[in-house]
Amino acid sequence: MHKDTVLFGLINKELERQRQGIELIASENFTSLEVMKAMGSVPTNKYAEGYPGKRYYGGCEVVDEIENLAIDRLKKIFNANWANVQPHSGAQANTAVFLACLKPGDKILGLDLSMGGHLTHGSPANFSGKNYQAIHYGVKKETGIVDYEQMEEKARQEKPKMIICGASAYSRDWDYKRIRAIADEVGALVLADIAHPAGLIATGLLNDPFDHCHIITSTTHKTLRGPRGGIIMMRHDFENPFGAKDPKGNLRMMSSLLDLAVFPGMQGGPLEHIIAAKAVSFGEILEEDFKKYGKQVIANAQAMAKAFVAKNYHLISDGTDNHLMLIDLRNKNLTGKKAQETLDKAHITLNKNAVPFDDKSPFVTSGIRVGVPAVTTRGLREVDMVTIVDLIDKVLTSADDEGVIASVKNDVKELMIKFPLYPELG
Ligand code: DSN
Repeated sequence: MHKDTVLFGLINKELERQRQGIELIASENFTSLEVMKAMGSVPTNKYAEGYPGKRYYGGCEVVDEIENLAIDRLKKIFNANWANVQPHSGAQANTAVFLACLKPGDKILGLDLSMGGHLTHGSPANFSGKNYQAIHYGVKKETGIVDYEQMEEKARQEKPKMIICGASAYSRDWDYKRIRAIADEVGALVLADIAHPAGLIATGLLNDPFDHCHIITSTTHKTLRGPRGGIIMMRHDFENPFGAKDPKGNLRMMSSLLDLAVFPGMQGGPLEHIIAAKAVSFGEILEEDFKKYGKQVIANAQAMAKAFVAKNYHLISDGTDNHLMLIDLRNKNLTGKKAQETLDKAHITLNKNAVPFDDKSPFVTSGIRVGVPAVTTRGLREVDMVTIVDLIDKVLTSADDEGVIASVKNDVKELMIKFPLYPELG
């Protein structure tokens, strides 16, 4: 029994919400109980500014081991030569890269937010668009695929210091080799933000950015199925192109500039309990079962995409290579906002999302983003994806019929009872 019955009552309520609903937010997942156990553990009490072996406080010998374990496991997953596991989030990881590699006012070239990009890739509302000169490439209107010719043209014209690839709402794989060739031509660094597909890259199911991109960032809680957090990695360490030197006058390696940008550049004490949970999830990723999970994510996404297309839904790029799909609802006479809110009432959770060349505001949007990492973790398979699409379609074709919504809500509950979530929690 908890002393704070109010707060723990709310946590139980959230557990029930997660259990009863179909979770289709592409960036969410369900961690293992061991990951959660590590998150709620004693390293939360420890201050450890600095890095293993070079801390500013005493008593760090055990958290040093924890952090080294997380780093070693992460390097093994991606065959990387250097990793920093301290960023509190993906946005913090990107901030550190900007801090290490750019000066305020420098030009960056990233995928437009309205075309599936991320806030931290140069949106005017974000530090990346406020402190740096952001220019953008998009996707092709006819195909929904990244417009590499436009990327090349803008890179040649604008000579950005950094090209960013990666997205929040893009269902296709990336041509990292081509991006690197463009960057080399104009003397830019390449940052690959793999926050969404990282778990599928880790299992070799999507193109590997590590040989082509200088720096890789990710979150740890999406397809990697770990605690909420960020990471930065490199496979090939390289001398920094900015000439920054250490106090002895030696040229600093890029990894050292990135470490300094995370701490003391941008963060204080690392969250060692979260780093412990990252280590647990990285251990899980290294197990054979995680490969099966990745394959099932892709199989489920493809089964779901096919079922949507069969019901005349317009998928951007006509399908998916990864864990998500972006659906333009304009042929269904629905906005993304209306779809999200109506599906919410039936306990089907997803998010409204701008589609490329959207004519509606980001608060309304013409589309929805649908992802399968969380339902795949719960054990749902291809046949269940077809059932989910049937349920979504029922709600969306009768979006104002409270009777239909109530009946689908009941069907959702009955479906999800078959896939218990955290039964150990009672
Ligand atoms: N909020 C995340 C997503 O949903 O994709 C990105 O930061």
